[in-house]
Amino acid sequence: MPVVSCAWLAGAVLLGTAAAQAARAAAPDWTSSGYAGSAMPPHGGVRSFAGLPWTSCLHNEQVRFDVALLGMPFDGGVSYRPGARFGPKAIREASRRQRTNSWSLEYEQAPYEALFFMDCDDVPITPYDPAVALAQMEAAYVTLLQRTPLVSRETERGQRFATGTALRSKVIVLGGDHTVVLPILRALHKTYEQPIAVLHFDAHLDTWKVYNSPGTPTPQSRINHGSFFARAADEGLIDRNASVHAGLRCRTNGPMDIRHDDQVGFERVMTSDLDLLGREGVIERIRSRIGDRPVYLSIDIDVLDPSAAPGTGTLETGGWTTRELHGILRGLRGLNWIGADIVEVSPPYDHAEITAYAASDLVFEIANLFAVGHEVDEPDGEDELEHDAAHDARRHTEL
Ligand SMILES: [Mn+2]
Repeated sequence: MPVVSCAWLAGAVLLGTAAAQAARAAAPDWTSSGYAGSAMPPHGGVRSFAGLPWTSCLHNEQVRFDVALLGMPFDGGVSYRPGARFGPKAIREASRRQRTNSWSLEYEQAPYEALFFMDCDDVPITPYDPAVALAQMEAAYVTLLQRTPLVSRETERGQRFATGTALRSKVIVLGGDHTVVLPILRALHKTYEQPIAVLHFDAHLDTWKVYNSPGTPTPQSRINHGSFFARAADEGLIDRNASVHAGLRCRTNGPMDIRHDDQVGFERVMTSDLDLLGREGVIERIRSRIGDRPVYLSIDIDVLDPSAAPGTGTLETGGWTTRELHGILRGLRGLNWIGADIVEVSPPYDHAEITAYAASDLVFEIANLFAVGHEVDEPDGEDELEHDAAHDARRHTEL
């Protein structure tokens, strides 16, 4: 290494010291520079999801939050078009026009202000061994579930994080192909110590039984993005009396697939049920099945019509629009959510960020569902300034 580089390295190490801090304090005020005067535009800067505070939570056990965003860049379980390993990167990129104080007209709240959201980076997943990758994702998810949230149990928002005597953080996963839900369910089952009710938006069943299929000679080869729910059911992870598929319109191998899906324990809401029952009818079927149980929300982006989400692995035409899915989700406010994911975004097949944009807006919907029922934010006058200052102070303290 050249001498000059060694000197630079020594200087870089010193930057973390008190001497370096003093040097920075003595530097000219940057606001008098020629580049001052503008906030960073949404298309500029290094950005986390929605510009939220971010850190590698997995590497620092001291980091706390109410809701973590966690990328799972894994697509080792796909059957057709690959690329979902790039999903977390694209969804973050498409979230640039969201702000930490973005306020929802529908929910009348600023979800990222109502709760403390943290972008926890991605799980560093091996691309070479799916068995190891699944174990890595489970371990990472368990680690985040064990962080005590910042909300107070004494508040309405805190009560929504309480399970028995424990307060549990929530995680929103950015996939990744749908296989990532198997390690997530393993982690939730381990933590909550009960089978988990699942609300599953998808064009496909994802409960396919592949035990005797050609090309699947090993137990690991039978776990893919179309079979992971079958494996999860075999492991007792899914609440068979409270889980729902919504948005189905796939082809199957025959009636045996439906019989097996019944055994796994899902109720089926078809894409066409939106036409037959209407939005309220679909919402009522979902709510009556799930009740007030703790429920996990999994959204495969292919539940949307390919015109609304072309960048995904296994397209099915004739799906719901983004607006229709938003409308159904908004009818589900108040359910006992314990976590969520948005999966199967495959940027190499996307155009003009349509799919990634849909996914990032769905994360905003999920954030609102998690935050709903809390105080209505009133962003005006001094209250807003005081609120922002307090919020910023809390962030810096926690980081
Ligand atoms: Mn799926």
